Amino acid sequence: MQIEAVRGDITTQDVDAVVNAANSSLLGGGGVDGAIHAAAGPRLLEACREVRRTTYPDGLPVGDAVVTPGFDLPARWVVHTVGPNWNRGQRETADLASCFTRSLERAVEVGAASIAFPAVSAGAYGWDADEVARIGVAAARAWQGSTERPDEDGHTHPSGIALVRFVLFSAPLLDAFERAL
Ligand code: AR6
Repeated sequence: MQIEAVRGDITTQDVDAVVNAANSSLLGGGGVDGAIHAAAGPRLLEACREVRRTTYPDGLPVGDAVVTPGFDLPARWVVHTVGPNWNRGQRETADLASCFTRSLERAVEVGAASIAFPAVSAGAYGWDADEVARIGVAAARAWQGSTERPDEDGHTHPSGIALVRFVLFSAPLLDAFERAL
């Protein structure tokens, strides 16, 4: 499995799944969430409303992830995750690591082979860029270490993820991820 960091806009990435740094409501917001909803079109918000109606009526918990189609995006899937909000005292590194790990799990469930992550929690949610980079890269590497995953019946099968790409919006963020890599 390849792990890389590039500077760019996640909405234009030619990967199977892009990860959205959403909030628990799943009903949109600013930052990368706003950009993904704008690029995917209004059907994405409808799909998110459906997820709220059916699966997460109280909202998606911090550290968890859920998949919708990508609609007008080049990516076939959007994996929505909710990072911890440092500014509100959510400072558990395990919660942020869980965003990356759960997103990889969800992507595998729908058969994605490539996935792009933004710097979850490094914007409005106020986490330090180097901390996000360290946690994101460690989670991807730990996942790489378990590409043979047992299912409920004890059979093992490959994870299917061949590429993890961190897509960073700014030069300082890219620097942070390059240091972590
Ligand atoms: N492509 C890649 N990265 C981007 C893009 C883009 N198009 N746009 C912004 N970023 P944030 P959070 C970067 O605030 O901290 C939303 O309102 C951005 O520079 O998007 O997890 C949600 O609805 C930053 O480095 O996510 C939540 O309420 C990184 O993406 C809240 O913000 C993450 O910044 C989530 O906050």
